[in-house]
Amino acid sequence: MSTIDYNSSIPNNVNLDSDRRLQRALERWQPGYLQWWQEMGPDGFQARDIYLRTAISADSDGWAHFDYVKMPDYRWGIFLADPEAGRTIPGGDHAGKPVWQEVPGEHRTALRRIIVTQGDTEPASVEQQRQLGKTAPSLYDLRNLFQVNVEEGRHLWAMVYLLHSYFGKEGRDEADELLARRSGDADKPRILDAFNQPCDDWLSFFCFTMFADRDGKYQLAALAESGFDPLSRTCRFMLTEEAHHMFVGDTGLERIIRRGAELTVLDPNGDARAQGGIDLPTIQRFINYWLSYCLDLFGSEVSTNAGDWFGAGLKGRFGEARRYDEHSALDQAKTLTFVEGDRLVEREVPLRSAMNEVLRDDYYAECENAVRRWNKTIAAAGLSFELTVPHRRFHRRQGLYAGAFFDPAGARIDEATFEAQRGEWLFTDADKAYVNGLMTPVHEAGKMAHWIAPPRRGINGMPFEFEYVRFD
Ligand code: BYC
Ligand code: FE
Ligand code: FE
Repeated sequence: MSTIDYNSSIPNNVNLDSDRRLQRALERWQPGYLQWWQEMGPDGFQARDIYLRTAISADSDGWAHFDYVKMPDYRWGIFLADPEAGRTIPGGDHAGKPVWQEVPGEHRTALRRIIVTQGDTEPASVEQQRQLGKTAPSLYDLRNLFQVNVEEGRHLWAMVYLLHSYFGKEGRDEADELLARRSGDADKPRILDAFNQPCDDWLSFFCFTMFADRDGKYQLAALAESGFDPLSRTCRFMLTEEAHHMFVGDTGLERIIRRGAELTVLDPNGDARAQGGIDLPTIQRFINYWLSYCLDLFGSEVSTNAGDWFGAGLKGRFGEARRYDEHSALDQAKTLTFVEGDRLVEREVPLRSAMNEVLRDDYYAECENAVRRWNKTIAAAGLSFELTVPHRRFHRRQGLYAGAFFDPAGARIDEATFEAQRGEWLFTDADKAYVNGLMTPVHEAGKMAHWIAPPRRGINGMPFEFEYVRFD
């Protein structure tokens, strides 16, 4: 087991003490990070005691310690999963050869770009969620928001560690840029579109942690299959934290759906809004919006980058080492649907160039499973309404389907038809205003806002009524 060095100003299990140059570089970056946290992290609540978990080891069991912490005192540190003895490159042209402990010169630019893109999403999400503390539906939810926020901050540290350790001056400059870009900023936006969208109500927050953090899971899993071992080990540990983020999203949506269904049944006209809840069609429109943005996060269906990165062993498929027998992905094809004029045409492309789509397949299947579960909740409430996963062609900004118009079932339509029905498929200003109107904070332990069901259990074995955030 690796123990965490808590004497160091930066907790770590990478022997930072033995590398003075790296330690100094990170210590120079740290004040800028803390300043960013104050400016762009959660607005308010910084002096509150929050019941947070902190990583204290990289062990598969017992890596987390729970206690009251003020967010600025959270011990953001650098934790890598333990090395696997004799690990070999899982996929691509070098599959089976020993993994690299240093960056291979020919892959330096590509790896830096991948790490920067990953790193950029972490602070972006904190920026997007900055105002949400003010409208939390309960102390339990408020605490979960902040848990996600501090851990996304730690994920930024994880990527900055790699940039500082392995990419010299360029890496240090990139680490500074990660603190300079801002979500939604016209001049210095974050890199990927989903991370520039406002996320200022709790229905959006749960959609975000359900669908965007789940992209995080799949991208981190693909990077955990990297031949560059420090990246793989970093991402493997991040994945253990990521599970909670997705739990927050999945259960948060389930609770809104459950409550929305209950209130629909309760109302004589089947109108959840009349009962102060969120109606299921509105929830569907939020799902359609966020999921379509998150499908974009996988990049284009046909990508030479993705093919090159797979071939080079920089990124693998989901579960490359464990789920596949054949690791070259050569002489194989994938059938994709192309837009040609007014028609949709199926064509085969070499498997390597479809690697983004291969990863999106696994992600999409997991989203379908979740919606199936939520539909059981709706059925149990006695309603026949069913939520659906929008087709992956619907409302896309990146890739083969960007610029064309599709309905949520994936059928090709023209722009006028799309615009005429937009308000049925994507949330409207009126939906947004309604949802925002429900967002009033509940800061009393054991109380829950009316529009969302309480969680089935609390955090770390604590009851729901526990004082997850202290307000005295
Ligand atoms: N928005 O061939 P293409 C997480 C750009 S989430 C804007 O389609 P490629 C988290 C692309 O950069 C996980 N631009 O894509 C979640 C390129 O630009 P340039 C984050 C986009 O290169 C919640 C051009 O379009 N991790 O951890 O095959 C909270 C054409 O590129 C978008 C990663 O993303 C977009 N959606 O792959 C906190 C992993 N999509 O070069 C955290 C690292 C594409 O022409 N990133 N573009 O200027 C990657 O592996 C790849 O960059 C991508 C794109 C898979 C994202
Ligand atoms: Fe993250
Ligand atoms: Fe996350």
